[in-house]
Amino acid sequence: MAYVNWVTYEAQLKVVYYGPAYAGKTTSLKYFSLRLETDVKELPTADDRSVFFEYTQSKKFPANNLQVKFLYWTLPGQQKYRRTRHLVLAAADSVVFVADSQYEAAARNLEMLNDLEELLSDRGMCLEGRQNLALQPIPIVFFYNKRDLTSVMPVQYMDALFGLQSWQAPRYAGEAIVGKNVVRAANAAATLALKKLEEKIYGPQNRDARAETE
Ligand SMILES: Nc1nc2c(ncn2[C@@H]2O[C@H](COP(=O)(O)OP(=O)(O)OP(=O)(O)O)[C@@H](O)[C@H]2O)c(=O)[nH]1
Ligand SMILES: [Mg+2]
Repeated sequence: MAYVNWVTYEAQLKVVYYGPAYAGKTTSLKYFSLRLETDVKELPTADDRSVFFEYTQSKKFPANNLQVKFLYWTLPGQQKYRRTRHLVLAAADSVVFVADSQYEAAARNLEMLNDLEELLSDRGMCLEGRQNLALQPIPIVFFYNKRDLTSVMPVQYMDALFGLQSWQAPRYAGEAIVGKNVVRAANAAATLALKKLEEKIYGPQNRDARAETE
């Protein structure tokens, strides 16, 4: 959950980019960090392959009486990095699920969504909209990437694949490679994370006082 320093009134929220390998998480983060005018830091994973996970951060901004900063993390999508994903998910406040829109990636998208739900439930969490009263819900935003390619699943087909009709998680279709809708998806996830924190601190009636980060 969010880290709040009640001496300095500063809060840090963590948005995690999740999704299958090659879906476009790193591409999204790199584009987004350009817009934030911050660097992407790369942390090498434990083997000698040139695979990294990365993070970047927003500047601080005021929200209610807090100074809020967002940290954005990507996680490696390959199966062998499951332990890394498990660790980094520990303090996640929201998730951007980057799905690969190509037909041939349908099964991998679903596997990764299941992987996410399993790892979250291990940590006593679940995805918002898939409520399980015993678990702590965290918001998720879907980003259907690579819409520029020819062999892509229609958006409604992907909604059905993920069961979004009953779930009602926010969803954007875009192209990380040119930045289309990347900022919108990131801001939606950040805004939902902040709203959750504000509800926790001030109660649900404060719902509309959230800061828009766009
Ligand atoms: N055509 C197209 N290619 C994209 C798009 N977004 C990303 N790619 C390409 O997809 C490949 C994989 O992108 P990454 O951002 O590295 O994927 P990732 O999700 O970080 O992958 P892992 O770190 O292995 O989990 C790269 O060659 C990108 O250039 C897009 O919108 N359209
Ligand atoms: Mg990556």
